[in-house]
Amino acid sequence: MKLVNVLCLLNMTHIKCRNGVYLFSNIARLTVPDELVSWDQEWLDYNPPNYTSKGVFNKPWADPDLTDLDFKPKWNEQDGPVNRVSYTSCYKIENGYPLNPIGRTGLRGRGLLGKWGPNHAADPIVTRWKRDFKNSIVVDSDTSKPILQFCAIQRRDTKEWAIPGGMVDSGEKVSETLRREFQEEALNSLEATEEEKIKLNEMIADFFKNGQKIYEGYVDDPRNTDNSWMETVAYNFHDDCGTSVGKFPLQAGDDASKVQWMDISRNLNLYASHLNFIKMVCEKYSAHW
Ligand code: RP5
Repeated sequence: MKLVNVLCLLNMTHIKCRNGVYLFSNIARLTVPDELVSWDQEWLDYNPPNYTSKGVFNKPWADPDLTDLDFKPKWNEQDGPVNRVSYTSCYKIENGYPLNPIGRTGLRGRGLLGKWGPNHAADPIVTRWKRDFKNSIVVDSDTSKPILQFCAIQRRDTKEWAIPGGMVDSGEKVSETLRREFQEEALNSLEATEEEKIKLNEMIADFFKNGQKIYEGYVDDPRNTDNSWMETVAYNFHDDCGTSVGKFPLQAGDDASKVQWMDISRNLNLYASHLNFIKMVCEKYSAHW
């Protein structure tokens, strides 16, 4: 296990995938108090509801049901084109079902997720400095630190602001997912003219050569269950001069209903664990937080 993940897990519990009604359903999660999240804490009559959304069945991107005798997943391994390896650790299998590495969520099944076990995503954190009309970097009056902005999208499903990340397709390289998701969600490349697309592709390909890994591991995503969960690798792509991607007029597309350059501060309210990832970028640049 890599150091970055050990440190994250030591402090980590999940909050956003615990308690309340599961997203886009009327299924209430069993309430799991903080002290009983860990599987190491005995809870003899733990019996949460079992829920997998109908929208997941028979989808090409989803696993079959675990009751399907022909389905023999290779847990904790690269399973053909499907990556079933967790960034966090070797996850346990109980009665044939993979167990969420952080602990109980109060719901069994897959919920809205396609894969049993880890569902791998990639998050491109594209940043630039906030600049005034003279092109000078803007400094926060309280912390005297320069203000970073990141490319934020508003998700169509929960309406929360987020990093424009997405699922890593089977067999796809993470570097490809990072670039593809940014283009689809933030640059609305699908609706650009052919000429615009060629120019955009060249610039983006160049810009996306220089990313720095910020995080890899578990995501406290509201879709997580006891048997399916999100993991991600987040990379920062920074346009220091604001002359590359930083000068793009951002347009929404694909899964995003809105997109904008958003000032970063601790007061943002973002989807899943995205604020934690953004904080790591601020620390890297000693930016205002
Ligand atoms: C989050 O879900 C990840 O951090 C990533 O941003 C996102 C991927 O899911 P979709 O946006 O494809 O639904 O857990």
